[in-house]
Amino acid sequence: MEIIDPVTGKRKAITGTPEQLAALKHLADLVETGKNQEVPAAVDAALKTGMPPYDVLINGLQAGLAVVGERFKRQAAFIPEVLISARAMKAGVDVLKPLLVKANNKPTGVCVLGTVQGDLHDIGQNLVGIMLESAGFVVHNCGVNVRPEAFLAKVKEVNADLVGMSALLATTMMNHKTTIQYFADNGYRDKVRFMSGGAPVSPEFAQEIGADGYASNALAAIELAKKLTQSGWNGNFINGDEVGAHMAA
Ligand code: B1M
Repeated sequence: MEIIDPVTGKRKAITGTPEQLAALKHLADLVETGKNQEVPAAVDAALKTGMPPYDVLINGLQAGLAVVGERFKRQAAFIPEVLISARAMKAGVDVLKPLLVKANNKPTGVCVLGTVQGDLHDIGQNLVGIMLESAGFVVHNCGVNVRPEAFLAKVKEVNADLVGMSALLATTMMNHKTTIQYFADNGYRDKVRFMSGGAPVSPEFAQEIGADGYASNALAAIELAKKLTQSGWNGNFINGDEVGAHMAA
């Protein structure tokens, strides 16, 4: 079966038993058509076929949203339809979240996460937050439209090790740079490590603006966050996709 890869936007083949592929297709269709009330039961059914929760998330829920996203791009779908699909996807994420976030008594690190100023997209950064929690990080999610001042205030309040910045708009990704600069102007740049991500962000961009690392997806973000919080990190920029390539494939 083929789906639209939510990260690359290209079609990709996925494999599984006929039962698993049917469950994923049903889930993607429900998200695409915005049937949020039917999504939780369909997620349960997909899990019962033996698929890992992350596969249900990416190849079912996120694949359905990607179809609408592709239509939105061609102006064949409009904001209300996107929002309806996003709500359906959230209904499924709510079911998967406890399965993705395993109990972990020893925090790996403390991360302040947010979508930068001017940007209201939160689906991807929420997934990044859930996956970081699943890896043992304590995550303080500041939400959307987060001003540099708000990032810094939260970092000081919770004594964070990491700042995770997300942006989905080409116009707002520059606020990753603004945020890092604000920390520098206030003498705080060297107290935290910055992760930059979101669809328009590239590793080259992240490195150029002075971030410490980049990840294209939530799994790679875990690997990146782990590397950046290890005591042996040498200060060099890290592309989380290269660290976690074997996991995200
Ligand atoms: Co918007 N939107 N949107 N939108 N929207 C995009 C992003 C767009 C690509 C659609 C398009 O034209 N093709 C386009 C941006 C073009 C550009 O600048 N490059 C766009 C636009 C133009 C707009 C508006 C300007 C539309 C308008 O009003 N005319 C407007 C802007 C509002 C604003 O932010 N100020 C707008 C509004 C909206 C909605 C409110 C309707 C809704 C958001 C709802 C919400 O988030 N609660 C929405 C949506 C849903 C989308 C699309 C369809 C889907 C985004 C999404 O959630 N993807 C999107 C088109 C698309 O991407 N196909 C589009 C699923 C999500 C799981 O993936 O967020 O990429 P993503 O997250 C991934 C990775 O990027 C990565 O990991 C995540 C999980 O794997 N990642 C990180 C994300 N953050 C990370 C941080 C990290 C590491 C990895 O480290 C810290």
